[in-house]
Amino acid sequence: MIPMRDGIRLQTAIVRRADQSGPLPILLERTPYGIPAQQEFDEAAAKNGADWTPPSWKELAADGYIFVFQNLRGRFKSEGVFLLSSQYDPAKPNETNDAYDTIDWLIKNVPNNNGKAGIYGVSYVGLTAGLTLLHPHPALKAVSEQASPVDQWMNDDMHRYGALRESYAFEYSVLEQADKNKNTNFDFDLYDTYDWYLRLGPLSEANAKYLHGSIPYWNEMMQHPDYDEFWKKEAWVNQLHSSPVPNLNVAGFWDQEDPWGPWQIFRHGDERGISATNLIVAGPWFHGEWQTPEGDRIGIVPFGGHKTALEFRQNIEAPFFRHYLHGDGEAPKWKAATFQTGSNTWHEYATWPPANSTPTSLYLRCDGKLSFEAPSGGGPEYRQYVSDPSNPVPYRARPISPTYPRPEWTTWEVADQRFVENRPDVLTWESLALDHDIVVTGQLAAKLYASSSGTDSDFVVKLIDVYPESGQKGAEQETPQKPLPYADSLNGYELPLAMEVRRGRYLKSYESAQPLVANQPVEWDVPLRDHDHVFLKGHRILVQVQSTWFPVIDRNPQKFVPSIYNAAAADYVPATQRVYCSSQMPSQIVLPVMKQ
Ligand code: PG9
Repeated sequence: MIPMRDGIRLQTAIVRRADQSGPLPILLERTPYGIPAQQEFDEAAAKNGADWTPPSWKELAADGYIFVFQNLRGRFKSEGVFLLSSQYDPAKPNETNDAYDTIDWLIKNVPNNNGKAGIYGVSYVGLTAGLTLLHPHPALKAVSEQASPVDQWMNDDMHRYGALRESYAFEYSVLEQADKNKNTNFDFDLYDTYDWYLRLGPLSEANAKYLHGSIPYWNEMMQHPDYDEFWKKEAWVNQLHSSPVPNLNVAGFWDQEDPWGPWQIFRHGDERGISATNLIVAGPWFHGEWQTPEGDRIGIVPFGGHKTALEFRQNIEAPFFRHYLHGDGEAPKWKAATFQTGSNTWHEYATWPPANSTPTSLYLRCDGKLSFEAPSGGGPEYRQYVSDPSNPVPYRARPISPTYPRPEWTTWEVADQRFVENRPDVLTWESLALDHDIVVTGQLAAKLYASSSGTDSDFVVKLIDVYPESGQKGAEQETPQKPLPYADSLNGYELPLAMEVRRGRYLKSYESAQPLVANQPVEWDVPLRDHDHVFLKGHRILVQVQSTWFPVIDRNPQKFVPSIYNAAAADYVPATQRVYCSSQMPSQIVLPVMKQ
């Protein structure tokens, strides 16, 4: 129980080699999910002799560290109130100070440490690592934030540009705040959570019917629909001005929770002239996949024989901490390292995006084709569909299992998008089969010109890589003894590369929601994040546009109301959506194409 400056004590486990001979650095992980219990160590020791090394530690353990786990304040046996907050006010309890006090105590009290500490971890654990950069302890010599959220209104777990991630926000708040002593999975009484959320109706019903105001984080979200002071204070990355500590940011291209935060930390770090090492590694991973044993695939998409997670830990993570905490080996010589999909190769870049990455427009033409040629005029001006909030487009194939516990949730972002293609409320655009590889490295975006007959509305854009119709093997490789099952083949597979939503009420201002003018086309900028991918020769590029994405995104009533969180059932109305494809209003995807 390590004391903090306000007297609160935090439950901490210190794991060290029984045969440690010389001084070793300390490597810290701070978690809300529960540190391993003594019993777990005892059982493992009984089974494996004295060895207790989880798979994701093996590469680090080989170099030797004093591993430290800590429960955040208010979780499990740690005293105090759980913050579920990224705010940094030096005068109030916060995770930055708690990490500082913990490192201070460890350096002074743990025998045989070498005076150097590092901190790392994925997601919430990555967040607590990243937050140390706001006021690092002098002994902190290396940080690796991995999939840390940075701004829960703008992106990451809880929202996408102000559109609520309904199922995630609801289930996560319950997970962490229903019971101090455990992680609580919400008990759904319908098998398909799509049905459950639809039956729930307006968001105000969540408290009225189920939570009864008992979950503080859910209440805060419901009280702060817009980008107000509450969310701006939560957006800790804006307070990141300088830090002398080397930081290795890690991001997954298919991270279903925090795909955006690491890139923001990386960008802000550089824009604000943080002089210390500020690096990014990105790979083809779901949330935290780089800490799984192998990472040789995502869903049924194989990575060409690479064990990307193992390779990351062996060739990047372990050498990073080895250099900065043990003083052995060289500092990384690159700025960004990626595992590029399509080509299935590792790449190192001196700058991000690389100098020869050129924004290139791919136009959504009115005949449903995608083309690098801009529309020249004449013909129809738009394509349209009716979006009905009473029959929203599911975000993955039904039945939709709960977010927690999480097996199916982890890979939904690589699910074959053929499951929505026949819906009348999903528009598609497709290219011809490519006659050469197209390498996209850098930031992607969509620029739509679109209107709604409603006074509020959403547009969701999906950029998809379509595999050829035959000869495409999935991750379970076919052998003469074992033919490839039909569903495990990648023949005709529609692999989403990037997907995002924008909400009409926040097109002009994030701070104050404003209605759309019905039927008036306006520009919708839809950022599609950073990627490194090759659309291979013979593949086709596909774009889908829709206006609901349920229940991962809450339904927009499509009629402007001051707060969607107070909308009534009658406010949810169908609307006619138009996507323009004329020479004056050429909707397009902007690809960062690598020029050879
Ligand atoms: N994505 C989770 C989370 C992180 C930080 C805040 C809220 C949620 C997680 O996996 O830890």
